[in-house]
Amino acid sequence: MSKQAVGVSPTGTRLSAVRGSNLRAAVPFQASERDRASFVRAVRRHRKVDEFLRGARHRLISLRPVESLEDKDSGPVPPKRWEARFFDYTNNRVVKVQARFPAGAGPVASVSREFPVPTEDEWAEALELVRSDRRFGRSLERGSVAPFHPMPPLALAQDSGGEVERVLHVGLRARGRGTKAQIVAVNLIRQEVTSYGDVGPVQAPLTEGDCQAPSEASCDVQTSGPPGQCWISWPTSSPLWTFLAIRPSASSGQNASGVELRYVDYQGKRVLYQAHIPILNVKYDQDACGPYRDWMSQEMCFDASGRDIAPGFRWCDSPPQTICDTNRDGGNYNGVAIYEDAGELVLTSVMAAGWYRYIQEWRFNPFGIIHARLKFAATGTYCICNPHTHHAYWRFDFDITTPGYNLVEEFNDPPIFPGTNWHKKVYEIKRYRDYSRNRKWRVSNTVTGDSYHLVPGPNDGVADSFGQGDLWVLRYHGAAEIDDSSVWAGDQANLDAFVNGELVENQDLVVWYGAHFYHDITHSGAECHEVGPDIVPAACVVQETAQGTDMEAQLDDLRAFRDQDLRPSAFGSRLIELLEANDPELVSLLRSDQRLRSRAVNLLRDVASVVGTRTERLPAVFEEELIRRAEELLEALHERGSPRLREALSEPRGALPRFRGLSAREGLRSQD
Ligand SMILES: [Cu+2]
Repeated sequence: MSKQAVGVSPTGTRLSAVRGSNLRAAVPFQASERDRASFVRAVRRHRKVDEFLRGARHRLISLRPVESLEDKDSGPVPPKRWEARFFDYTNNRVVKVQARFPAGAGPVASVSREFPVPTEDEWAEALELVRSDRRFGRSLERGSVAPFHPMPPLALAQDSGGEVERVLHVGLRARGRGTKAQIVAVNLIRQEVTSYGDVGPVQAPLTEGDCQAPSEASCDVQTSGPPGQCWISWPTSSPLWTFLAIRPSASSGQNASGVELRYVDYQGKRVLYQAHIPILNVKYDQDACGPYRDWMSQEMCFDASGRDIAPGFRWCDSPPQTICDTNRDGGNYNGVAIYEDAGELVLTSVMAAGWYRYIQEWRFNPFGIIHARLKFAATGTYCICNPHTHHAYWRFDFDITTPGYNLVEEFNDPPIFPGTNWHKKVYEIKRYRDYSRNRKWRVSNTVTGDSYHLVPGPNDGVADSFGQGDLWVLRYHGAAEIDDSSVWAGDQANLDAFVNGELVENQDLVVWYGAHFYHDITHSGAECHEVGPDIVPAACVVQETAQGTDMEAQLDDLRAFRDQDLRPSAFGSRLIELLEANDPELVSLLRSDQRLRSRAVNLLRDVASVVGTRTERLPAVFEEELIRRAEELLEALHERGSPRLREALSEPRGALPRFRGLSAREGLRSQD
């Protein structure tokens, strides 16, 4: 275990223990509310910016640091320049200004034709216009209808001259079930309110009824809250994990990217430089509604009690309750909740995009495993009653130990090419999951040998034509390829544009992982389902256990046993899968218990010698004696394991006794 770097951020910031928690934390480069305000004032007043905005009705729509991701080795440095974006309603355009922070000096202003997702301020203004409209105002005032955020949040309207204008959508939902909702279009440029009538917008045609919890009007959704970044290190004594977490409202990417992680180190060694969800979309069957490109910046409230350790980060003594737990939309907190659950450190946040709710989790396991998760919910609407597919695309910028010398390999069982389960990816490529081949991937550092498996989740699906793909291996290109906004063409993900033949063997690379969840609420109900992969250190428990013993010489026999005897059977391949998914914990259990380790070594040695001396292809390996010892070992590991390991081991634990008295051939076959 490396002693360096733990507890100290790459910038040298010392992380200090947070009282009442199991964390060390530090807040990097605080940009105060005052600095932010004075930056905006200074750039707005500057001659070069005033040329664009003078006399124009305009509003600040975003304010964020200009990131340069190019220099990975320097560690995080406070961004020198920030960018403010204004929407100019008079001239129907976005004015972008980049300048030095916080003085606002040296501004560079430019005009851009883009159609940003409405901010909460814009939505509030739109709602005001609806309230003062004689067609809708009265019923809003009476409370016979309630406003909601519909999808899509925005439409593009073309006037007679071909000019395209943003039109904001405000949903109006009549109280009482079975009544049609309504979507009203608000043009902030012309200050006009129009109705789509009883058909609704093309992308969300009106139908009757709801199938979700009503939305909580009282929640103050955070869109661009205070810049929330926090260094976190866990646990307090002998930290295992250290990383920088960024709250959704401050996350990177055109449409933000949820709870973002940077500089993720396990035991002082880099695993990921950056991990987040920059692309998220929804496709309805037969385009009943949508398709929609979503965003991950709006922090929806949920219930989380505990103490705040930084703006946007709360340490909780008990797991927070989200819409997935309570079927209720809302709560007392917006931001990232941090807590311990089943021995793991968990970061959770809830995001709103129109009527969708996204519940994101990062779970850090003490043995080096990261579980990336996303759950889906919705609120107070009609479209989501129709079957639809959620597509989420994680961007994993793996830097295993170093940025360079990384390699991705793919595993298939049964193999695509006979005789080899693993093959490496030399050039940029897109791949699909294949559950029938137990397909997974491995990312390694070819110099140090450190490696991690990327293991698909059981509900992650396989991409259809809209979903595009399940995995992309790309060369790292910094901020230019942080999402597909530079090559964007509609609601669909457009990662294929980045696959252009670049070498990825022994390079600095990025892996995108797509998950596709088919959501049919009329069948599955409102229950939340989760998708997402696991990132598992690829330490082989058998190899680690053998290290330094005479058994090292017999590893080839054990590999032959695994691949020729175990793997071909359903039971055997399931056993291998369960052990591999828990290798890091098994390794640590055997390391910490000498007696357990020698029992494992002895058992493996005896299995190896039977394999090594056998004359038939399948000897009677599973004889009574070996089965008994295997059972005992499983039992002991089960007893000492974490809840997750215990669950994983209970399956083979139940199946093993059935092999008693059977030869291996019969035993393995009897399971198929
Ligand atoms: Cu859904």
